[in-house]
Amino acid sequence: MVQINVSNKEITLKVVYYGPALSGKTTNLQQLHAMMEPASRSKMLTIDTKDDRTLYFDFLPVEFSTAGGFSVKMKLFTVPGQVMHKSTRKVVLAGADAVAFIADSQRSAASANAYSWRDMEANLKANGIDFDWLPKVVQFNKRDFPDVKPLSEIRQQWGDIATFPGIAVRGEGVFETFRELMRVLYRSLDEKHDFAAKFSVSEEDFLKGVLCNFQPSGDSVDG
Ligand SMILES: Nc1nc2c(ncn2[C@@H]2O[C@H](COP(=O)(O)OP(=O)(O)O)[C@@H](O)[C@H]2O)c(=O)[nH]1
Ligand SMILES: [Mg+2]
Repeated sequence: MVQINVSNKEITLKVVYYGPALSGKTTNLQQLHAMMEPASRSKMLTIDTKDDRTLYFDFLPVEFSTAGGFSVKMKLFTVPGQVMHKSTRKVVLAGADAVAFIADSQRSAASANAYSWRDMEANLKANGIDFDWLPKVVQFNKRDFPDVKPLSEIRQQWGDIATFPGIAVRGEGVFETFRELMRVLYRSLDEKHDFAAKFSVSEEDFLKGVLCNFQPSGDSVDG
């Protein structure tokens, strides 16, 4: 949960990239890391990776200051998607303020996506986080594969939740997903904690502050 230290003017936030194994969560974080100014970015931490597989988690910190003088520490995490790492996912999800769900667009991955979504719901619940309230966005990654679900079908299925197509391996859709996640995160913080009034952090300040850390290079995917 968001930690707000009014005397130090410090806000700490946790954002989790969730989804089935190999959907592109680590790649999303790597691409975000690559978009950051080399001089000011911190290291991306990847804990225990073996043959492409995240065994524990990835961690990327993003820090910025708002016009109102608050310093924001945003911690981005990924979870390991393999079924056997359920307990790790639960730990990583604890205290999450927002979630990006990275789905694999291939038709063959539909049941893995569905399983992971339910697993996320259960783990949020186990952590005392209200699923319906939690700000979230969904990325349908791997649009470059031949047998993918059409976006129109996906959007129909997912209704209200913002969905973005992605080819994370080329950086496409990564920034768009993150930007929308930041927007819904801000709105939920403002609703719960009256951010704009209490901490003089407007939506514009917040988005400008966080997004100016990134120089997007990948295009968005269409169709
Ligand atoms: N073709 C293709 N490969 C991708 C894409 N995104 C990720 N990958 C590859 O899929 C594999 C798994 O990605 P990774 O980010 O490690 O998945 P994670 O398990 O969700 O963290 C890696 O080999 C990536 O390079 C994509 O959009 N298209
Ligand atoms: Mg990974």
